[in-house]
Amino acid sequence: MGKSIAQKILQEHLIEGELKAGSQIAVRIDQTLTQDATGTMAYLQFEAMGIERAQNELAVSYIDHNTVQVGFENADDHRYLQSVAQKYGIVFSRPGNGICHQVHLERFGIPGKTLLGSDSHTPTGGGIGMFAMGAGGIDVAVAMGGGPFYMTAPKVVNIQLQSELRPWVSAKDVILTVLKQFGTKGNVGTVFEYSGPGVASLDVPDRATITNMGAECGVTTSLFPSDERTRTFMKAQGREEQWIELQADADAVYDKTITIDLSQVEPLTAAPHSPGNIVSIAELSGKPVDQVLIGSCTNSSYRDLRTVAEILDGQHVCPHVSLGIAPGSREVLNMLAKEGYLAKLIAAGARILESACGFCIGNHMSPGTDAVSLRTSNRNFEGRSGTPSAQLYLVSPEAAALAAIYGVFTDPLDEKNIAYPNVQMPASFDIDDSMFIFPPEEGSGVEVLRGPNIGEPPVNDPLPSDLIGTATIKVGEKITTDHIMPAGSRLKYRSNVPVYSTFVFEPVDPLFPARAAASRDQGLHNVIIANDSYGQGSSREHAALCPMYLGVKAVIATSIERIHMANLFNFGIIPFVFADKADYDRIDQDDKLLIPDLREVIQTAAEHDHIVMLRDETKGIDIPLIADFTERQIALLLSGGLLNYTRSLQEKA
Ligand code: MIC
Ligand code: SF4
Repeated sequence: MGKSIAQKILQEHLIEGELKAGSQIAVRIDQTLTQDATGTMAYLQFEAMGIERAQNELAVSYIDHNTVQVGFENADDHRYLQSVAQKYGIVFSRPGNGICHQVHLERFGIPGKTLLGSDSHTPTGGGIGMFAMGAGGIDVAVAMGGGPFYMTAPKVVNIQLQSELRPWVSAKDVILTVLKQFGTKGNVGTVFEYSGPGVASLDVPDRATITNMGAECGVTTSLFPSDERTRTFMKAQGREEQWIELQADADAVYDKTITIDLSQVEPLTAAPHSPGNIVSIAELSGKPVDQVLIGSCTNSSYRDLRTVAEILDGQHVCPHVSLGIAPGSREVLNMLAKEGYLAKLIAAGARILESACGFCIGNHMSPGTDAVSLRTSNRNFEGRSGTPSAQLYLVSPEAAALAAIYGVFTDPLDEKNIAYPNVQMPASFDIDDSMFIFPPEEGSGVEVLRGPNIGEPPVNDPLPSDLIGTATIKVGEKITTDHIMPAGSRLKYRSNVPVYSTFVFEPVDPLFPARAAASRDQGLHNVIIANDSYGQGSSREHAALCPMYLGVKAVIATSIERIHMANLFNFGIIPFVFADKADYDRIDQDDKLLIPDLREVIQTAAEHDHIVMLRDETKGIDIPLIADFTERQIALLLSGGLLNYTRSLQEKA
């Protein structure tokens, strides 16, 4: 039976389990990446595990999220991360070098390898044929220590691309087409694998735009083959010798196959407040725009920004629009500068932003009240920009550039005045690795530098013998990690859990932290009740870590997204799913909840069809919950999370 690319890579990296969709497997991780917002906690946990040096083929620590640096906290984190990298054998990418996913693709991505990153957009690496996944920081810390990554063997959906894109339509429109078809929920445990003749019409950076935003569908990862175009890209990056060919077998078996005719793809946008809310730009044509932001790990390659520069050449930004442009990497910025494209952007009136995440994570360039903001990034969740009332639309660089000039939504296919730039990939990129700091062979003498904002990672207690507590909060569907643990101006507290946890659920219910802390201090347990697709979005483990700190012992939801589910296990919070979806309506906030003999029932759930009974004492009813956990997941819960579990394994050893 023929194999897909996903099956080939996973088979080669399989350490435990059977490669059968839905079953638990453990895989070897070749490369890891972290970024500063999740990295500090990841390395604190790495240190707490007592590992002496990173054991995997390549570990890179990027600084790209918190580069605005209001106050001392972020600079202290950067200094900590730089010293830890030196000590433990990790490559350090200095602030200014660019966004982790863009830079990793340029300088380190290798077809056929596995990559685990503490950021949900790590699947960007699928554009170069890597099996690249996002995970919580502690999972990445374990992988750096040489441990395997535990995951569910995925289903593989084949997306066949036919024909070629029309001028003015680009890769962003392809992934928005995929999002229109698959939505943002219900794709957990799936890999999107692209194939077909249309693949050859896309360069690696275009492919990376597509795999990047597969994250918004909630898939494990997305993958492109590694072909001649991949070789050309790697050659242009001076790394041709690392190229290998990687194709699915002609008779590969997929769980599902769909076809997208690229010539029919139209310019699209994701309208507020979900990346899955897809509308054609033609429908919005003429709607006024206040802000345009171009950049992020989705659309900030050389091709994207040169295209924007050529569209803006000789034009001027509309007086009521603020245009910000953040090149994805120093390599991109440098090339734009040397070739004169940066001057065109400046002449047009663009505000040139640092090569970093910046606006995308909402820590600057927040739009005005009720403003319409067009962005080339990947998430438009409510409040993510830092302005709760802003209306965020996700678009291609082409659509963004036209909106900046005309001040209104403009269908790129209608553009008559400006010739389509049709930018080709350069034969060679301007390579300069001087903003990486490579670690010494031996780092044991290096002193780790910690600032006053950097605390110890909090330690959890083992799972209690009974669950006695309250439904401390009840939330609706599609609650994202931006709702649970806001970023933006709160980001600087990522290394300080006691402070950061005072913002848990801030956009939904700002009184939650005080309520939760009060019941924790009385020795009671907090429970979160949620509807479908709980924990969408970012990989930030703080969305589990901070609730853990506030005494949350269980989440009971209609469904829970993959990375967040793994983070809950890692921090000893039980992720229950309602056996009957209708029971979501029967529990109310503040209900008194009880699961007697919790440790025992979790361990023996398999003997009872994986069902655990929850007593709602306020209503006087019993509610069946699904507890279908692997042995390892049960062990994590009993120990109170991965840190305790890893330590206990080390003690035994
Ligand atoms: C995001 O895009 O939401 C982030 C910020 O990059 C997160 C990581 C984080 O919260 O630090 C992600 O996507 O995982
Ligand atoms: Fe950075 Fe935005 Fe990409 Fe997250 S989605 S890694 S914040 S650019």
